[in-house]
Amino acid sequence: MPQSHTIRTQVAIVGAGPAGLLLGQLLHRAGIDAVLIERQSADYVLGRIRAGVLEQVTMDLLDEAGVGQRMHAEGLVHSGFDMVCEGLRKRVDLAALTGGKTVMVYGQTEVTRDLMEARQSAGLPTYYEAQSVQIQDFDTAHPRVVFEHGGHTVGVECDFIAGCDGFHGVCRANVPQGAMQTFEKVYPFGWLGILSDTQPLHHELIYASTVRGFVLCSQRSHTRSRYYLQVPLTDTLDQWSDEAFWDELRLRLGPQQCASLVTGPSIEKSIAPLRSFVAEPMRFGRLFLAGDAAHIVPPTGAKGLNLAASDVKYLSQALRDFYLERSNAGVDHYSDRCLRRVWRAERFSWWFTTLMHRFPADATIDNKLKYAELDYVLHSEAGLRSLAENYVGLPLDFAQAGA
Ligand code: FAS
Ligand code: PHB
Repeated sequence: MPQSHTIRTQVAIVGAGPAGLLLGQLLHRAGIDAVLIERQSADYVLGRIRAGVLEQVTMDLLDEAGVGQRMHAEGLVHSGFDMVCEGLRKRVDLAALTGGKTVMVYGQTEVTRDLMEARQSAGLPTYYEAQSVQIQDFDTAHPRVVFEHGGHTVGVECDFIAGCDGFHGVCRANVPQGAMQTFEKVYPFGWLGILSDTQPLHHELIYASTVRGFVLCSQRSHTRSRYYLQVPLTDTLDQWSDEAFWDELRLRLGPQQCASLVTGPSIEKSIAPLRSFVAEPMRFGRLFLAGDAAHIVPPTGAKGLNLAASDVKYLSQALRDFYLERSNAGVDHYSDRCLRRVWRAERFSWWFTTLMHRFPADATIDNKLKYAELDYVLHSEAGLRSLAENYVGLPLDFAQAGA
């Protein structure tokens, strides 16, 4: 019979992805106690290759959390990106179109590493490889999280549970039927991603819509590239050797665009499905969902990680108001405040994905209409400005300003 012991804290955070780790860091800096519970090992979490582009809002949050140093030292500030569509190639000058705003190319893996190291340096309570995690009594003022760890049953008595456990986590799954409404769109294709220690094709990102499918040329540094190809949902990794990947990339972009392409062995290769998903509301009693636990965007608009960051900002502010100001306003308005920003990012990500990808059901006229829209957007000041202001990210306070 495993021994059991009980811990008392203010906030139990389930999930040590960027949302959970960033929340833990912001709460720590506000003097609010939190215990972090993660089902995988730290190395496993760090081994997941995901997002690559940070909005200014996210960069500011990492600075506020005291973990922005390496990002500023090693990250790449990008003031634009290229769009390619058949014979058309156009640079979207983000800085000129948004009054100087830029984005930071700095991998989610590095963000996670910086947050993990900060948490470990502060000696904050973190349970990796927690098994059979259960959340209990979150519809009361005394919620609990129970899990198995190192042969012990651990019970965490808390005031709040932060469900930062991603799309497949346990927190959203425990919300009673009928208490939540979900909205979902699954796209009829996936992204085959490859990471290679090769010089990026271009100094900025390239988003390409081609007759053979979407291509994204991204990067992690001047010597590490990240590429994505749209692939059918039925494709599996064993169908894609490195050589097949590079050949397809050349076929899609053409010899001119690939003249300076440097290929090399993949150090990571994966296929990710694409979906738009939102769960409403994002709060249930003392349970608050943040990040992928509450919403998923297709990665085309580079919003997933950035939305997780803005949720966490709102949640950390709400919990500070509760503990430090004795106010319930923040926790009561958390869900509405997040969802306004979430749906705007969902809309942009859906629009950008639909515009840039070839859908199996598309008729010829659909592709002609998409080309015409791209042709308009890339040659219209208004169209470019709309694309740019969504890509760099909406300000945190727009939801309050009634904009
Ligand atoms: P995460 O999923 O990152 O973290 C959740 C954590 O909870 C995980 O560590 C998980 O192990 C843990 N967990 C799950 N169940 C648990 C349980 N029962 N108990 C305890 N812990 C539990 N976004 C982009 O912007 N660009 C991209 O290119 C991009 N690519 C992606 C590729 C893939 C395959 C995926 C899945 C997502 C991608 N995303 C991308 C989105 C991604 O970056 C997320 O938005 C980001 O990881 C969100 O962070 P979290 O909300 O912390 O969720
Ligand atoms: C990435 O580098 O992983 C990346 C960059 C931009 C996107 C999506 C993914 O829109």
